[in-house]
Amino acid sequence: AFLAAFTFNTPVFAAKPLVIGFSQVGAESEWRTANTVSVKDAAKKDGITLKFADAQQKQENQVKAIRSFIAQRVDLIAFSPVVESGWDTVLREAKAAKIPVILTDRAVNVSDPSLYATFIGSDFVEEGRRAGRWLLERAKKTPDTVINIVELQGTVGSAPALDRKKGFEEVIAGNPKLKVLRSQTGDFTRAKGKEVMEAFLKAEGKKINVLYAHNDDMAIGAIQAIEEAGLKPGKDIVVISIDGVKGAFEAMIAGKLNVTVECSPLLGPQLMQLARDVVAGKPVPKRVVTQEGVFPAEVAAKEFPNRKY
Ligand code: GZL
Repeated sequence: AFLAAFTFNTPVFAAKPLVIGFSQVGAESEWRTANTVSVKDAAKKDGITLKFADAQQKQENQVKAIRSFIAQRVDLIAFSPVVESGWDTVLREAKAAKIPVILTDRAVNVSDPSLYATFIGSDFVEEGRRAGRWLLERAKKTPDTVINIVELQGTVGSAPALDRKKGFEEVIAGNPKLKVLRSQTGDFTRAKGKEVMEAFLKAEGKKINVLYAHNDDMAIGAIQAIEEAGLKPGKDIVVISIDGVKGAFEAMIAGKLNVTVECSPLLGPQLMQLARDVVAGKPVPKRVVTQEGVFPAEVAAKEFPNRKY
């Protein structure tokens, strides 16, 4: 009987499944929901045990989750940092515990880049530039007209908010007729986007020609505010946003949104492969950039059936 236990068909030596601790920002937008689905599905498909924590967009909850993953001795920690700063201490604790860390979606500002193995996510500055380039092109049709812009920023201090603002400003600086009248955070949510757009409309009213929103959810909220003010979104106020979620394609098909710059949440499969490589001690690139496009309203109906999120 003893020998029988060591016959090869007994899974005595089956490898222990990889255990990953994942700290997610929250569930603030369609983008985030799709990102969570992608990560969970990929872990399941890959036979990886995923310990998942939702931080409700609070950094202290992410720090708590990372500490709990360290205490549970997971094989690897992956997280999407809600803001760029304030991670050095907890990432040093993970390093001391010899648990590798992968950044997904958003970047961090840390003094020591060895505190994480790799960062997989979009180039948010380029996304801002793409939004700016679309507007620059459109503004060529009215060279002598001042175009007044209001901006709905993402979560204060987050990489996408800082970088999308930077990229957009860098490009529109090329046309002095393009002016940003007001810029304020809508925290990436529909509700806040609507609320802040109502305030913009009260303050500036018909002076507003363009809305630049850092994500589709805030744009969709703002579209409601524009309609409630008796104006036509997509016509009286041109609407530019980022993510490329289904809601944005529906708004474009309805003629209420003019362009969305794609930001893919489908990072799950690449994240699982990177995790396996890191745990196996294989060399991985320090930065993995997701490939993305730009979708103006003219292509929305044709493209919609292909959308995965
Ligand atoms: C971008 C991601 C942003 C999305 C928002 O990669 O961090 O957070 O653009 C989401 O929709 O809330």
